[in-house]
Amino acid sequence: MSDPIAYERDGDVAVLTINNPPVNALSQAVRQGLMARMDQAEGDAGVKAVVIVGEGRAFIAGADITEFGKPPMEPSLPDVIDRIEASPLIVVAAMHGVSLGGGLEVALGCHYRIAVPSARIGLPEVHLGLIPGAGGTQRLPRVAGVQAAIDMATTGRHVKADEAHKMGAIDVIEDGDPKAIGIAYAQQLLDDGAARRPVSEMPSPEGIDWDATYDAVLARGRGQIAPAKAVRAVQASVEKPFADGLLAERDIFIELMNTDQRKGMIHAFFSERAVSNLPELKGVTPREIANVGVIGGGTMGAGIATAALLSGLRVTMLEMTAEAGEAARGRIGGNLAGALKRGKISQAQHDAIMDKALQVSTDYAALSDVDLVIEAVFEDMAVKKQVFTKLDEVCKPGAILASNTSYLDVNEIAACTKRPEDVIGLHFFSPAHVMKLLEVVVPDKTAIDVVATGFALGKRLNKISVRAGVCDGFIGNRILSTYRQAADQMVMQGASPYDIDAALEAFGFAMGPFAVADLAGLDIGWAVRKRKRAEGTMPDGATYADKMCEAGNFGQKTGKGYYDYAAGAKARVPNADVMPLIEEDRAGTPQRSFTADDILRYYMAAMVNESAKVVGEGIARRPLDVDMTLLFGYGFPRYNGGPLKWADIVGLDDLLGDIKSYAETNPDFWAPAPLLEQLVAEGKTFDSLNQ
Ligand code: T1G
Repeated sequence: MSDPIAYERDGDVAVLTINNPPVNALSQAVRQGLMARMDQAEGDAGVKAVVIVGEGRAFIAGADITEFGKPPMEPSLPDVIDRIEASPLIVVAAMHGVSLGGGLEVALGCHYRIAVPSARIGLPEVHLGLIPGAGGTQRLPRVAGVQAAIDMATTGRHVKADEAHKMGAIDVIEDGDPKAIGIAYAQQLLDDGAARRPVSEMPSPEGIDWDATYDAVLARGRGQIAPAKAVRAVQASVEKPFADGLLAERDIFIELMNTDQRKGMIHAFFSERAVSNLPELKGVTPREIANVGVIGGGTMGAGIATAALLSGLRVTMLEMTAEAGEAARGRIGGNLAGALKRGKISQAQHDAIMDKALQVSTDYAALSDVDLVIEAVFEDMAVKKQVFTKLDEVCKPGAILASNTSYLDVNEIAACTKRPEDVIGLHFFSPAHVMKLLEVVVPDKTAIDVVATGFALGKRLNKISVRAGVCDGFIGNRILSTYRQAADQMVMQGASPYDIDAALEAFGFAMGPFAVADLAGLDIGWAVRKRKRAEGTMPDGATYADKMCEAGNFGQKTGKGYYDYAAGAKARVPNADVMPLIEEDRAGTPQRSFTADDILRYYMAAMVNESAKVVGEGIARRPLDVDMTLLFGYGFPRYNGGPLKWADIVGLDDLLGDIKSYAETNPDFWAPAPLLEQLVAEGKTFDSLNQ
């Protein structure tokens, strides 16, 4: 492998160019190269300054994450940065694209920093379950103050160049070629007789109320620990001499490196990038999509139309009546007004979308020239078939016909057209212009370029697209219905819905299953139960949940459900009418007590077992597909990596043991997934199937 650090001279200035595509990660070779090139520059007669610059799209995107969890390799990044800072030569960082984590730490190890206006800096280590480990929490406070350092190290947000300049992290903003502006700046500093300016020798910044800040950041983390730990590291930059502060930071960094949260978050980092990379799509050209039709302007249809419009596509919204059409335009307008308010689009963009890019019609013929139609009508097979039969008649050859159904059989829908190869499921999550997840549901006869187009659309809409096979509920809703049943089982066996919610919220979910049910509306489940009873696929006899609905307790929308929202959603309290109804239903069912850990293991065992069946049957290609589905569509806490990563971390043996013990009283529901039994028998993990 060629040396990742190029060396050249420009007068008195030596230029070190980092070239480690795609993002100049600080791999061992890059670290070794920086050490060697600094030696070369200091040994190169006449050199008075050094410029460090990145080749390609970024300065440096940080430490090489692929090295984490493996034995550390010399030189360490702190050693490289200390070496750069200690150089007798003036060292300038010339920054463009991103300077993240170790990349910003390298820049802070330089004596001066210049950046192009589009540059961004950040300390995103908390998104990997870590904190900066090479001086970021010690040097940044010295140049930018404690508040800015706390903000950047605990949020991991990317900071634009002008804000970074204002806070003192960047000295000069200059447009142009990064290397050229770096050399000119270094020469200017030499001409001005500027001194070396090691950040480590700058005075410690002012302190703050550390405990209050720590507690606030911890609460905000909802169980994630790294952000709060970053506060303690920045505290050391104020309370300790620099060298001791570095050691304190390193201790916290190594402590976090050995946590399950770090494993979960790095799994999420790489899985998020791998989930849409399907081998069968390599070299497959997606079809051109410029003009999209959406049928059904309800909440889902309007959200899908909004997402498409925000990505620059033209949209024709089809509704059955002019009134419904106007209502749809109103919903889309509301969504766009929100995007305008959040600064995602300008007023001009907003107006152009509403005046030109969006058309509303009640005539199917308006869809005759679209490249793709996404149907979002009522979840009823007969209605879906009617719509697709009509689309088959009016849409041009090569147009893709997609259904946003969340559980119906897409093969059956495709079969009612003469072009099943052009039919696909595109399952968005509400609100569709906000939620990141997109299930690309692939029926048996769908052409590979239609699948490729589904993923290309997902990328264009900035979604996390997951390939799903056809079954009831695809990946996400199928697994959801199983762990929801497990929650209901625990209620019948003696656990209170409130204890269950508390246990899952402590695990990191924003809301437990019963609070989520209240948010979604209990009347939805009630309607499903009534339909199933009418179809004879569900035993008669009202359950406590039916009685709650008969009493008008539909959840947040009626002010009462499992919880009473009289004092507001954030101040919800258990609805006193619920437990008596539950106790009535429990009559005759053996009761047991549930600790929070019992609840978590029961709930997660159901989630993992069903997830293993979904992978085992090929509905999901890899375990990471399930993990990303639950992370981006069902609120699974990112720092636990996803249900199957979590299962690997807690141990498949014990989980299978739990499942077998639960199966003693309920063998049908708790039949162990064959894939789980196989992995345990072979001593393997789910992660072994992600490779
Ligand atoms: N290490 C290794 N690979 C990386 C990487 C990194 N730091 N960053 C990106 N990649 C890979 C990525 O997996 C993908 O690979 C390809 O580059 C393109 O990335 C001591 C401990 C830079 C904003 O957390 O946020 O420094 O899928 O698809 O959308 O204190 O990548 O093509 O095979 O995401 O344009 C801190 C992580 C590390 C930044 C570009 N740094 N990266 O986004 O492209 S910890 C980070 C990003 C650290 C020190 C600590 C983004 C990006 P593949 P991409 P993108």
